[in-house]
Amino acid sequence: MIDLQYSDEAARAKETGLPIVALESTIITHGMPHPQNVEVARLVEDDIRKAGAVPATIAVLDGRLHIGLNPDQLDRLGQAKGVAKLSRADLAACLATGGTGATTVAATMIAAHHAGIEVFATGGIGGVHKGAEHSFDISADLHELAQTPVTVVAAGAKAILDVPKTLEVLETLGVPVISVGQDSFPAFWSATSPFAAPLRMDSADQIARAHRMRVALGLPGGQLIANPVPQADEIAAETLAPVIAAAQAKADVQGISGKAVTPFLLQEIFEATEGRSLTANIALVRNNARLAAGIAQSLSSLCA
Ligand code: PSU
Ligand code: MN
Repeated sequence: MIDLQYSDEAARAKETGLPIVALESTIITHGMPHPQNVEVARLVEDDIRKAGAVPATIAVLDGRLHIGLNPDQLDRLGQAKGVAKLSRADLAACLATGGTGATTVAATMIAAHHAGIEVFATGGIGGVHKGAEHSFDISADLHELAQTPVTVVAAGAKAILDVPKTLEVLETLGVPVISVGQDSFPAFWSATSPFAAPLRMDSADQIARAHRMRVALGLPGGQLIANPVPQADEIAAETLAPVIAAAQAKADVQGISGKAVTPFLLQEIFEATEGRSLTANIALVRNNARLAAGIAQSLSSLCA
């Protein structure tokens, strides 16, 4: 068995049976600039506490898998340079070689499941990139959702992705995609997209019941909960479309590939929107954290 390093509050929550929400760390190291990354990570943790659950930010520090970071560890990770971005393919190697790395959605799901945590909040999942018919760039997050039983709360798929292809792959893999409170599948910085979500639910309790029902049916895999960015903080899809196209064209010209694609596009869009993309990103992650706390509480009140 792998030796999990619990933060003080996550360890207490495990002992006393309080609901826990997992958080990823790639958003801290590769998704936002310092110092906002650490500030946001703290705000998101506080949102979960205020909503009645306990946060557990997941990361690998010096070859140890952490379930929850104490404040000094979060600070250190937020400032560290050259931190690895860990997905399913890299997690074991990083642990075995004593490395330090931030976990993506895929790796966070694996770690959360090991720790018995059923719900996880993030910003947006990785998906099928534009031009994937040539690049074959499809995030391991989608395959993880198909095999690891964790409910992931995200603001849909980032608009830098090919959203219809992402939805098709999720359908093929048998992943329930559930929009919250609306029929449209949200597009990260924008609350709606032209694409309908396959499923819709209007309460945390329904989402928790569906999670348990999948387990009862013996179905592997999790659920993608698509929670729209609060309207006050969204950026209209029409405003973003040319910005995303320009960022994608620059990535193509510079030959950016593999793990570097998502961080590169996010940084380009941050600069082109003069930081507005970051403001929206912060608002949507916090909103997802609050919903995830509600789902964790509902899961606690249902029997396992
Ligand atoms: N959402 C953000 N910023 C990010 C990510 C998501 O707002 O940096 C990260 C997540 O960790 C997600 C990863 O799992 O990007 C996807 O990367 P890739 O496309 O390389 O699989
Ligand atoms: Mn990729």
